[in-house]
Amino acid sequence: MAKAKSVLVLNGPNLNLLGSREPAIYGHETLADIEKSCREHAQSLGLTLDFRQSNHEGVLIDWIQQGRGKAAGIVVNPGGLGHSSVALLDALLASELPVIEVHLSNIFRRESFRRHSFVSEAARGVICGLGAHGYLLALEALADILGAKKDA
Ligand code: DHK
Repeated sequence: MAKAKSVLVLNGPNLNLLGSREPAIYGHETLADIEKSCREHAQSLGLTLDFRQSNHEGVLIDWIQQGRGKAAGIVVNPGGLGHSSVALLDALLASELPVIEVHLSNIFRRESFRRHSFVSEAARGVICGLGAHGYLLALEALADILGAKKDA
């Protein structure tokens, strides 16, 4: 049996506050709830997870750099950094890994400044507006791209 492929799931600024942060927009699930469902789903897809959150751009970039050669793909919810960070985009491009971008909220139904994400330029696909379910769909997309089920 081939080794399970490892996916880096990165969460950017303020996502540690999920559950209590503007629940009408971001839902009632905490980041720990999302991590739990991601882990369960990843197992069924033949993936292992490295699930992380940071409020700091440089820390997220360090983790992406460390993922080169270790992770098979990346799921990223960049939080507000998606709308502002060329450096995060550059790190994702340099990783040469398949990236799926997730936003819990529908960024196209909100303020106009949220409609552009730098990160999208590095992403194979972008999922937004489906809440925590978006993370599970992102894992399915990566499993498909990586052929994880076939090799697991
Ligand atoms: C999360 C954030 O923190 C916001 O800055 C983005 C995104 C949207 C989300 O929907 O998950 O604009």
